[in-house]
Amino acid sequence: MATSEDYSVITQEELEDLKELISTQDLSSAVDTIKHFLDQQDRVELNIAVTGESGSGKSTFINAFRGLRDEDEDEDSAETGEVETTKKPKAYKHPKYENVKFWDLPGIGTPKFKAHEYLEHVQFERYDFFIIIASDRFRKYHTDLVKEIKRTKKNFYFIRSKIDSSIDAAKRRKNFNEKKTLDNIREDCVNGLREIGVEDPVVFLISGWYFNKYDFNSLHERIKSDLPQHKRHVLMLTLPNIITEIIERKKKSLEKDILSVAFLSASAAAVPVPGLSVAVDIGLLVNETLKYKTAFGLDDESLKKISERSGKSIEFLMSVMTSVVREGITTASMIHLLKQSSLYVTEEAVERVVSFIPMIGQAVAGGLSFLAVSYMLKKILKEIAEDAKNVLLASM
Ligand SMILES: Nc1nc2c(ncn2[C@@H]2O[C@H](COP(=O)(O)OP(=O)(O)OP(=O)(O)O)[C@@H](O)[C@H]2O)c(=O)[nH]1
Ligand SMILES: [Mg+2]
Repeated sequence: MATSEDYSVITQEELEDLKELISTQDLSSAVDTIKHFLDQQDRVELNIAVTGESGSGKSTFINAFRGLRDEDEDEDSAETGEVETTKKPKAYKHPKYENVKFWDLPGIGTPKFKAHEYLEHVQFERYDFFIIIASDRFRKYHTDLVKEIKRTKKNFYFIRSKIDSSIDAAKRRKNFNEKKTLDNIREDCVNGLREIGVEDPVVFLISGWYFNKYDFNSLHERIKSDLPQHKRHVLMLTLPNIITEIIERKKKSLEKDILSVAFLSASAAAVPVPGLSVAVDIGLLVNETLKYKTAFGLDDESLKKISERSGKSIEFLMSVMTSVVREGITTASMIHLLKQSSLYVTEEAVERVVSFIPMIGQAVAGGLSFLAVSYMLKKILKEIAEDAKNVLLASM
């Protein structure tokens, strides 16, 4: 069975290469690399899923959007008809935009329809966004489908099709008013969407037979103008994983040094911190933390570069940080951090015990120092790594 990778123009290898490249770079260059990658949008394939109840006009819509007519005996024209014709997702290329593919999906709304199973069945991950076509009122299965699509974090457009028939039917009534009829149809769908929490729902009224009428042009414009954003969105779904992985790798390699640094602290003549029971070499903590800051590219110089390259202000980038980097790595902030940590209470209790046994007190203090330093460094490293990840994501 085909996997989503088969449909993506960015191959797994390319992603791996990108990952390798970024992991050797400092944070600001990584921002550059990712930006460059994002800018090569043309390489990104866009997969548009077209769904809706059976016979709602999905295949007709795809043909019309691609500039084909039902009768075109083009083997690539989507099959249309009175009976349920589409059972499996089938891809159709846009003749003008080679990397835009429309996927003709099986119909929804059959008695056995379950939105979740349906999306699994059509391999929803494959699509960048959905076009939902309804040829009649807004119904329960639309609600279910939209909810489920929202859950997958994908975008969608809602289309009410066969507007020509609706207008024809309305014409039979007295006081026919085309605009009012169209407004009513739109309202029905908008309200349905709003009821399930879709903010500012946009509904397009379309006829697959009279494509130049109604909302077709605005839909076309909308899709065109959203394309870069959709493509970006596709990458944005993969990037956080890449970024997390890189930061984790860096963190792991820095973590390896913690034990030896803590050992150093314990064997050196560590000075007791006023108000704190354990003797910790604060200078050493400060030094190591400064190292982390630079290693993750959160130093002033790097932040400035990230800000210039991303167009996001330094204040904004700083605002997503929560570690000690934000307030400044000083002796004072380090002592503050130590006092805040859960070490404080337990160590105090231990100190009382230790003072009863002065002989081994020194050794125990050394041991405590070792534990306190490794605990603190691990905690600081974890928080700085988290900051680095957030800054990188905020710069996108
Ligand atoms: N009046 C009118 N008829 C339409 C329109 N769009 C499609 N139809 C007709 O509706 C019927 C079903 O259209 P299809 O495009 O095959 O519908 P589908 O959603 O692909 O159907 P399945 O593949 O069976 O799920 C066909 O007879 C179309 O000619 C439209 O905008 N107006
Ligand atoms: Mg069809």
